[in-house]
Amino acid sequence: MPQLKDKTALITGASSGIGRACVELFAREGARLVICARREDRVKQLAKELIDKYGVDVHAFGLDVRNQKEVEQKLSSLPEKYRAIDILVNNAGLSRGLDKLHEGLLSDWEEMIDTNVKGLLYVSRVVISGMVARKRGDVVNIGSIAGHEVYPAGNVYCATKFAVDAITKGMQIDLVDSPVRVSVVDPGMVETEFSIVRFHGDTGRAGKVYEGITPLSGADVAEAILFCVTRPPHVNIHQVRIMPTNQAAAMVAHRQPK
Ligand code: NDP
Ligand code: 8X3
Repeated sequence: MPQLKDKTALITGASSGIGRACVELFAREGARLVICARREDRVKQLAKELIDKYGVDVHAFGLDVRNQKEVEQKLSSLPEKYRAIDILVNNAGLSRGLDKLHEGLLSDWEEMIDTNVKGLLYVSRVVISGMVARKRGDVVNIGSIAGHEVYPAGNVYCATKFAVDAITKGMQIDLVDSPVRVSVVDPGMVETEFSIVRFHGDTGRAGKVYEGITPLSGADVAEAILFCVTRPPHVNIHQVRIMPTNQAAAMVAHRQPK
């Protein structure tokens, strides 16, 4: 029996990595899907593939979560069938640069703060108010181990993920009198487009991040997200930290020599 039959799930940042893997797993579990990212062509193509493979309903569209007006307009005018969102996965996010604070690029900082913090807030504001009114819903924020420990040159990215942790705790407190549940999933190293984006397209430098170690895959993280949203109604998984076996902390990894 599919675990998400009759559930509607909105997943942001669905064009790649963890978001895409989560969409695929949720489709396999029978969810009705609302998927978005800035690269509209990618999410539309993914929608086609999932409709063919699983026969699920998928609504795909381009969305930049940094644009508050666009977020509000697109999420409050979804086609009728997709309006009652049961599951929100706040996954859209990125790191840009790995520089000492006094050498960092202001444009990198703006992009991380606007996406990882403000974008998550804009989406949550629209979706959670509907969940409260309907008296049901699950929110899963994608945090990071970077939201619990600061590593060299991680400064602003870490700050955005500390903010995701604080926002999650705030949501849990504010929703304590409602059936709406909130979780945060905090992964260690996951091999996605994350490092390519962090290093502004330098694939050689990005590849080195995962050298000599088996990182998590997007699918591994998707399993943890599914676990959070499939508990009995009286159970709220507050936080999941998920690591590659050979990574113990942000800067502690055991790598096999080449
Ligand atoms: P990817 O780069 O593979 O995916 C990031 C996704 O976010 C893409 O779909 C991208 O789509 C979307 N996105 C970025 N900016 C925006 C925006 N302004 N509006 C809408 N969508 C946006 O990386 P991951 O899958 O690894 O990252 C997903 C989440 O996981 C992030 O929040 C990241 O911080 C977190 N994370 C990642 C870890 C890792 O090691 N990879 C570890 C811990 C947490 P598009 O470019 O098409 O808009
Ligand atoms: C991504 C993992 O360690 O690069 O959030 O910050 S890390």
